Amino acid sequence: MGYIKEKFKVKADELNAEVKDLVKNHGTRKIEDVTLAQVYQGMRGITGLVTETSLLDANEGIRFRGYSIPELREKLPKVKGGAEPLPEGLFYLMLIGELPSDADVQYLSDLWESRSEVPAHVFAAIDALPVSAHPMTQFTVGVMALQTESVFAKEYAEGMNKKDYWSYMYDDAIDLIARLPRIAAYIYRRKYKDGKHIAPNNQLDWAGNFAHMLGYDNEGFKELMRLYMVIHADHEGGNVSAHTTHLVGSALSDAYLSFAAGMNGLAGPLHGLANQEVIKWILSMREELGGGMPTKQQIEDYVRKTLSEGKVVPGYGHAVLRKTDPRFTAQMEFAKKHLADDELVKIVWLVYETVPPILQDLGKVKNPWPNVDAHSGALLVHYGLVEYEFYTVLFGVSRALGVLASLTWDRALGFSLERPKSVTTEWMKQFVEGK
Ligand code: FCX
Repeated sequence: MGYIKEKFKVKADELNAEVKDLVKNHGTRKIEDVTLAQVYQGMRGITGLVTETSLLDANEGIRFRGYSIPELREKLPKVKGGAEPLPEGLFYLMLIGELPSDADVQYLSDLWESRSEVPAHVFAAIDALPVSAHPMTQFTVGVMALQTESVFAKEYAEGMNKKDYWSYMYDDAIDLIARLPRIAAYIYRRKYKDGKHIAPNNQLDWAGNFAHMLGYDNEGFKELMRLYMVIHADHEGGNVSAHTTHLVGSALSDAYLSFAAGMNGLAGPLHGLANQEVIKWILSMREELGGGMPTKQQIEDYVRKTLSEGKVVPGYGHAVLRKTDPRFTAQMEFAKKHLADDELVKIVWLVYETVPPILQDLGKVKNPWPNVDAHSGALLVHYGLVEYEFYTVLFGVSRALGVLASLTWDRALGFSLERPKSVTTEWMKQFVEGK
């Protein structure tokens, strides 16, 4: 079975007993009241989901199994001579709930490498799309084509016992994570590099190999990919990509179906597509100003113009966070260490000084601070990955780690079909009138 899978089973049995006990003894406890406004406004602030892998604090930002991003950068295993955490380690932490050893991380690297073969029909499905199709469209088509490989779907069709759901979901999660870098790199090389594909290097770690297959063998870029894959992996359960994956999975859809659904949510401009929108916004500001480094005043004018056109400032604001996103800070630290002289990076930092007070003055923006997407594009451009339409695919490959670890937990804990109640506005009016 593999020792990580066995370890997961032990942890899952323990937690299952605790959850059963909680529901049996405290099932009628009220967590909070729900207001009418919350129901209309995106269910913001309603505690309605359980996600084991990470927890978001409005001021402190994300913690993965209790560990903050700075702690993970320090404590998770790294490649020899490297300084950034390996995503394999984060996946282990989210799945098992404990920090991994170097050997655990090596085991996962080897496991993913051994499962990374992508069948030819997946590439053929992607090739059936015009090259002009958005990379996220090509990505979800690739994931959907890969669904033929789902062991969960196959076992379910043959009459699987409920008790085994978690086991086949685990296998699908491992297989899918192992194969995603190959699919994503294929799309990148197909769309931007005349279809000149690069064979995987099985000596490299998961993120290092992804960088290699994209065509960036520079050690700095590999380090960036390791950090990028860690910080984008999970953001508790209510965000659109995580919630969608969880919701679709609750219908016992397999990992491929559920993840593809989540990725269609990530492709929205208020969620993962914001990373391409940020760099587009910065580049068009620079172009409009005739190139070079803008002044703070020029940035301020451009921000006001964006707002006056009824648009949002991409990369700023958050549904839950109320401070600068630690994922932004981690990227800023990476940039200070490796590329402090980069002009685009300096613009990102000047935008950071300029935007928050303007958004604050609007009086309605709950969080004027930058989120993860405000910084990532400038780092990628520095290393030559300038094709910003591809950025959300990078986010998606990383997000697989969190949402698929969670999906495995969902099946291990026997979570129910998700089916909240909805009402009509007529119902609301009658409710308000006390009828
Ligand atoms: N620029 C301009 N206006 C903004 C804004 C921004 N960056 N952020 C919020 N606002 C506006 C909202 O549009 C809303 O206006 P309205 O009342 O006229 O409709 C008002 O402020 C209140 O919104 P708020 O409650 O603060 O924010 P929400 O929880 O509704 O939305 C997002 C959160 C992230 C969607 C919002 O801040 C936004 O659109 N930001 C820009 C896009 C972005 O960066 N998205 C990435 C988010 C994240 F990191 C990710 O998921 O990847």
